[in-house]
Amino acid sequence: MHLTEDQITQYREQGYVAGPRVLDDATIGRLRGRIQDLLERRIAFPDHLLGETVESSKAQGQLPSVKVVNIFRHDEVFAGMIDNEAIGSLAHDLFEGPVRIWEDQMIYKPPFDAKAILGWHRDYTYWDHVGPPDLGTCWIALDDATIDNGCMVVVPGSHKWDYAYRREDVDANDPNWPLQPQRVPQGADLTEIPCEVKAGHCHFHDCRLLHGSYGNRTDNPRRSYIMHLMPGTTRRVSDNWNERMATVDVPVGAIVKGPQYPELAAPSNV
Ligand SMILES: O=C(O)CCC(=O)C(=O)O
Repeated sequence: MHLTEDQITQYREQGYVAGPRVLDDATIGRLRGRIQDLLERRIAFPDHLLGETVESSKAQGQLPSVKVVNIFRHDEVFAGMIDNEAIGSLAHDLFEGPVRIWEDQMIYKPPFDAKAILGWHRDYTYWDHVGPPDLGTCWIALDDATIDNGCMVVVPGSHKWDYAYRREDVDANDPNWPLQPQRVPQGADLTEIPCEVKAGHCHFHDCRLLHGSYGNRTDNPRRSYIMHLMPGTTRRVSDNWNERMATVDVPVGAIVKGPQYPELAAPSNV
């Protein structure tokens, strides 16, 4: 399975692209079941990786809105995603091989939770201890992601802006902070585009692209599984600043590889 030339051009020019279906119904069902087990604490998972929980949903008697990081390093079901041949092949269309996984995430937005907003951000601001900044993400919908349930929104072309901010300066209470006029280049086009993705399909975005997502106004959860990917040329460029995204067993200056960073499946010829 491959991306077309047009899809690859769209990724390079706009910083994101919608991809094909990569999960069948059985796999979607298995991952949804595992998420339920994880959130209801039926399986052991290190607490510090259950990050950015929005407690408001819990107060309403629901499962909390949760972003879980590094699931594949702790759970055999999610670890199986590394061997997904379709994802491996598509990733090698966009990134120099061997493509490795840097980190993964599961995001669960509970039903009827308008507060489950993920503020505007660019991923590389949080990953700048590795580089160069040409990592990217394969975002996989486990439910149909729609405008109503808080699909991802992007600012096309923002990955090419001459633009940077320090994570220490971000006001976490203001989801629009990175888009404020004094921060973005003069005349920048801030038009936002929703990225609706059908369950089982994938979507790629560049690590410098501005993106985020709004709350879930529907009566179903919005679940996604997200693989942050490194080209084979990514190196550790400075010290770790965050335990959850620490580079493990990789000296500064070296390619980020090793058992913690498995290679995705090699490209297929079909
Ligand atoms: O799933 C979302 O709501 C946002 C995901 C995101 O920020 C990412 O994949 O980098």
